[in-house]
Amino acid sequence: MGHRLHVIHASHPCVAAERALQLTRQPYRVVEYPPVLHVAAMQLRFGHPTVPLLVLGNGERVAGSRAIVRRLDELVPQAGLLPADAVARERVLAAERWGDEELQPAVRRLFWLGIKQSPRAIDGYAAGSRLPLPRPLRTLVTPVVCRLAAWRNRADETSRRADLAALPGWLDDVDQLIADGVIGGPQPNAADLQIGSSLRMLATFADAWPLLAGRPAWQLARQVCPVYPGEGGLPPGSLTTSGGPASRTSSLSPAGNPSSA
Ligand SMILES: N[C@@H](CCC(=O)N[C@@H](CS)C(=O)NCC(=O)O)C(=O)O
Repeated sequence: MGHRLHVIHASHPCVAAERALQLTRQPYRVVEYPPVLHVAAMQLRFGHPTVPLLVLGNGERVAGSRAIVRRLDELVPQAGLLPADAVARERVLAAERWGDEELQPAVRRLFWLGIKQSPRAIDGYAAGSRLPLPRPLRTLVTPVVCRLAAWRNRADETSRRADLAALPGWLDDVDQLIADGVIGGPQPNAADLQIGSSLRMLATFADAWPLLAGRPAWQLARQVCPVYPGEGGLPPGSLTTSGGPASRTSSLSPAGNPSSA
């Protein structure tokens, strides 16, 4: 029996986990939940509130993108999710941890704040969803979902300013990791998946795209996830307050659209 990956659609850690299943050539199917409602469903069903969560064919449960990638590496070490060499492995694990603990939550906070500002953008991110949620119902529930998600993720003006201020330095760090050969190799490793999935979602935010365009970090994101739901997703201005730090870079040049890059 194949594995079951429990997800919410367009979630970046869920994308990382799914890519790991694909790279290790594991049979799986996706079980999708509506965002925020999934917290109660997952808690009731598995005693764990977040996605991704993987139930292996033998019934074993693995919660969290890093744990899932680790388990898949144990099952299929030849896929190279983690290097065999101890030093290289430690460097990949450290980069993956940073991606999970810093970059991933920042992108999530920015996403929910952006949707709060531009609720119609949720339609782009819902493209490809398997949930039978009619658009009028989605439009109705999105403001409530946003508020709850922002609250759960402690996303507010303070976090927005801090996340936007941190982004340029983080992208420099990612480019350095690529230059050092820790990530960005021909075969995606655990840190590529963790960092690349977050950057790929970030690239769907028009306000963030000018920071990413043309960088090695963008090549990495595109290599890890060639396509991502929500292309052209958060329109300019969704992440910025008027006169805010990123408002000067909020325009998307026509040549700079991720889908055409
Ligand atoms: N760092 C964890 C976090 C996963 C996480 O927070 N997932 C979000 C969806 S992107 C979630 O399920 N949040 C539910 C909540 O609000 O607690 C991972 O990579 O698995």
